[in-house]
Amino acid sequence: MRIGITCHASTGGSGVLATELGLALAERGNIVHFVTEDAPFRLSGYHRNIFSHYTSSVSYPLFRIPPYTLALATKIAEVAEEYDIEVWHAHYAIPNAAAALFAREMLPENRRFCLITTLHGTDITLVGSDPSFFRMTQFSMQKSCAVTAVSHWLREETLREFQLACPVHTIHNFVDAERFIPSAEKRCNFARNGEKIVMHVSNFRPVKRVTDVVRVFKRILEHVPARLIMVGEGPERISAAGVAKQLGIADRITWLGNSPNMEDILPCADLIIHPSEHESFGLVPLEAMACEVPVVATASGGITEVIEQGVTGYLCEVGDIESMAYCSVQVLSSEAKARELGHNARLRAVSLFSRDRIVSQYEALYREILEQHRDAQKRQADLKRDVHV
Ligand code: GMT
Repeated sequence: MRIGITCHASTGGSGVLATELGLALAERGNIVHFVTEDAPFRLSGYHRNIFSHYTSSVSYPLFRIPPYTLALATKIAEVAEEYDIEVWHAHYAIPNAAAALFAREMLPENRRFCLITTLHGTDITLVGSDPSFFRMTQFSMQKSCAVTAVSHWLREETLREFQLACPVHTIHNFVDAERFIPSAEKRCNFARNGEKIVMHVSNFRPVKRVTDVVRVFKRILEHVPARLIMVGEGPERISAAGVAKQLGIADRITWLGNSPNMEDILPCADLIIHPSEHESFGLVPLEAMACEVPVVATASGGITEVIEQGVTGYLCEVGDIESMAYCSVQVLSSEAKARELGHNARLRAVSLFSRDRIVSQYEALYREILEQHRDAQKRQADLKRDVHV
C-alpha cells in the first residue's frame, strides 16, 4: 500500500509510535511517506521504502503565530497527489487529523485518500476537550474513514466525551521486542558501588507528575542505595530539580536529557517510576517491560491494560507517594521478586503488544477501509455516468 503518515516530530509517545509504525510498515513492503514539521524524533538515517517531507514555515509580520496547520495541509495534499497515496494516517487529532482532512478536500475526487486518525491521549483528554478545539476534534474524527484509540480506556473516554456517531477501534501500542531486550551488562552503566538504578522517562509535562518521582526516590533512598536517572526534557524539569535540592538528594540524580535510542537506556534500569496523572497507554512502561524492567506506575487510564497489578509491576493511586515508595522498595530489595516481575513483564509485552501482532491489525484496518472507499468511489462514478446517460 502507499501510506502517508503525519505525526508530531517531538519526543512524545504519539510521534514515537507513528515512527515505529511507519518503519514496520515499510519493512513489510509498503511505501511510507512522512509529512512532519521536522525529522521525527526516532527517524534517522536511510530506510528502504521510507520518504520524508517537511512543511515549510512562512513567517510574515502580519502573522503573530505562523499558520502551521495550513502549511501542513498543503504539504499533505502535494505529497498525496504526487505519490498517489491510498491511506493517510494522522497521529494525534490536533492539528494532524484536521490538516489531513483539509488536504483531502483539496484533492480531485478520484485522488482522495482514506484517512485514519489515531488518538493517543492528550489529544482527547486535554487538548481536544478544551472548548477551543472541541468541535474541530469531533469533526475530524467524524470525517475520518476510521478512528483508532491506543487503549480501551481512551476509546471509552472518547465516545463519552465526544458522543461520536462513528465507531472507535482499539489498537494498542506495540514494542519491537527484538530491539528492546534485557541486558545484564547494561545495568551497570550508571550504577556506582552497588547502587540500584531507578529511572523515569517522559517529556516532563505536568501530566507526568515528575516531582512525585523525586519524592518517591527520596523514600527509596531511606531503604536502598540507589541512583535516579531522569531521561527527557520538558517544563517540569526545573521544579523536579528544585524538589531534589530541597530534599537534599540532588547529587543522587543524573539528568540525561532526550535520547532516541531508548533500547540502550531502558535495560540499564532496575525499576521505572511512572506516576502520571493519567496515561492513555504508557509506551515507556511497555518498552521497559520488554527489557524485563519492572514498573511502578499509577492506576490511571489505559496503563492498567499494560501493567498487570502485582504480576508485571505495581499500580498505585495517583499522588500516593508512600505506596509507590513501598512497592519500589519491594522490587529493589529482592532480586527474586525483581526477576519474577521482569520475566512476567517481558512475557506480557511479547504476547499482547508485539510489533507483528499490532502492525497486522493496522494493515487489516487499512485494507478494510480502502475496500469500502473504493466501493464508494465506484458507486459514485456509476451514479454520475447514469445521470449523464
Ligand atoms: O506526548 C505525546 O506526543 C503524546 C502523549 C500525549 O500526551 O498524548 O502520549 C500519549 O501517547 C502515547 C503513545 O500512544 C501513550 O503511550 C501515552 O500514554 C499518551 N500520554 C498520555 O496519555 C498522557
